Amino acid sequence: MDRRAAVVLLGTGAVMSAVMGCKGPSGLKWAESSAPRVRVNQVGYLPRGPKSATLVLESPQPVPFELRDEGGRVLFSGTSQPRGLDRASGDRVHLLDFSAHRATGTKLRLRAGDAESFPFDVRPDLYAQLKLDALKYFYHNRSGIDVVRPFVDDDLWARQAGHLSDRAVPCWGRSCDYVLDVSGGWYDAGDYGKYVVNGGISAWTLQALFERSVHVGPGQDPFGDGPLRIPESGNGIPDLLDEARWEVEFLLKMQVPAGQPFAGMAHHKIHDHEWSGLGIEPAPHATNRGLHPPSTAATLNLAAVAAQAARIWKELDPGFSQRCLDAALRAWAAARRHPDKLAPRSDDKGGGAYSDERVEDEFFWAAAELYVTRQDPALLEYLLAHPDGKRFPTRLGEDGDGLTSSMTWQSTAALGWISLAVVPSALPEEVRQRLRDGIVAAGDFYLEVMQQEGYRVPLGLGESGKYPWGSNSFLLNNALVMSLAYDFTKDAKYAAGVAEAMDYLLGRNPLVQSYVSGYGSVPLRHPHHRFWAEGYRSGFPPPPPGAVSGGPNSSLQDPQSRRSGLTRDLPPQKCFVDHIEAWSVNEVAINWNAPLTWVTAFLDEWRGG
Ligand code: 9MR
Repeated sequence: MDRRAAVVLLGTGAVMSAVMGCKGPSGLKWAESSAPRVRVNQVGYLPRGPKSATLVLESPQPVPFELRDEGGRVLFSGTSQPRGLDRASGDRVHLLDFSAHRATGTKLRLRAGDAESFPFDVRPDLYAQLKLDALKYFYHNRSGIDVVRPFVDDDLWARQAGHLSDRAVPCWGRSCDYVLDVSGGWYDAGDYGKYVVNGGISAWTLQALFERSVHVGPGQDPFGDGPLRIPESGNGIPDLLDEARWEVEFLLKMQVPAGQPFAGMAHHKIHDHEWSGLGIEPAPHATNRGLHPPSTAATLNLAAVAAQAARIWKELDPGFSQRCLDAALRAWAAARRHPDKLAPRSDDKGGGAYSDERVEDEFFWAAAELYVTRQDPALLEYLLAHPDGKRFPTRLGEDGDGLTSSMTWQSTAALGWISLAVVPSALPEEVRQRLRDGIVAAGDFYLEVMQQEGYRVPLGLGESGKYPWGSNSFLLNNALVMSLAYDFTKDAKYAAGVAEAMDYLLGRNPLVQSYVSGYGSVPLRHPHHRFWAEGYRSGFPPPPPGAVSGGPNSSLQDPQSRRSGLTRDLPPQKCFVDHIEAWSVNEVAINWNAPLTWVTAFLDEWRGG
């Protein structure tokens, strides 16, 4: 077996245990490269939004810079603000602020000395298409349905329905003696697994975007019925909800049937017995898949998301709403009966473990969603007494290593907090206000973090000084929190923070890499994905536009990252390579595209105020 084949067989996450550092002051290797030393959002800036770039320059002396149009005409000139050494990138940087320039334009460039940026636009509709592409990611990754034109833009991305055989999946090993129909849903990421704990936060994020838009945003959902062009478009239901329902229906199917020992719980996950290779379509029929045992975390994810769906669909589809509510109540009761059935860390053969050793936050989240839906006074008491209801999280201790963030698939208290703060319910007004204040304070915290960062990213370094797996999703979720701070206060500084988070993702970063496919001068091209395998296997397509890479990950848990030259002494923001086999830095995932959808929808609505 050649080395490449061996790596392919290992697949996602298989080398997770190889913990390596990737920090240190040395960024020399990269500073010497030919990448433009003026780093900008390669797509562009909003005319009335914040506009700044990062210049890499050893000298601590301010230098003049200019904004020029395609013909070389100077549109704006200013002076750089030296910031010195930036820990997260290892670069010595200056900030170039040209926010005062508000005229629209295309193919503009920033120039400082002999350094010039990639071209970019200044226009209000920067995010209009990107938000659609970000949400379309989910259709592309649907299981159990043909993915075809006209819903995909090109036959390149058409494929037959994958895993129709998920209609009858037996339990892994001998953990149960029934089979379940767990067809449908979205594939988790570059692999063809389907995991309740990650499907949960992803479906929640799309549904919460709907609720935020209706209750504290502009009063209507950001997508409408039709523009997304999915099979359900035109059915009278917002496309955003139709897409989320594709996953909610799957989550409902993962519930253990009545009469079984763990009735009401949810199976943790369903995936292949072995990691599969890259460059394969999802098979229509597969006999190598199994249901993994139920877990408390999955059960509470189901309770939370189904409770949320129940209230959203109440008028739109009362039958579905009732189904969701019944499932949520059964799941809640089952989780209370089995509060410590934890998915093991070691269960990562053929699929991600998604283990979670602290589920108190999932209890808080599920209780919050049920309370908002049902206004049950006993649940209010439970929530008020719960430790996770005391402080909105901004430092995560589980997977996040003290990292400055509010939520991940593993830390979900913030999700419940957000629903309580956003959605009208019987919650006492002073409690709701306290919850909103907590989110606004988190927004302030992320703005402070950005001030310290050379690339203005709303992600500080944790105690370890590292970036985690999926770092881009952490900063997207922090941007999501800032967008809520904006909703509650209408203070433009929070929305500006959201815009600057997108600047980092779209190329204003030390690798001058747009982490989103199809966008920017150096777009993401080779994410770890079994079907989007262009260049790896002939006949396979590139990623469609609008997919975000997990991005820099200090621990470099895949062999390809290291073969590509990444080393443990690189600063966190440089721990990335756009290579299909580099799954620990360059995978795509539903829980990462969900906050991308939120953030781009928010920016398309805000447009600078
Ligand atoms: O996003 C997950 C990350 O937080 C974990 O550290 C990592 C290792 O357990 O797994 C990530 O999730 C992957 C999952 O295990 C399998 N499907 C792809 C997911 C994204 O890389």
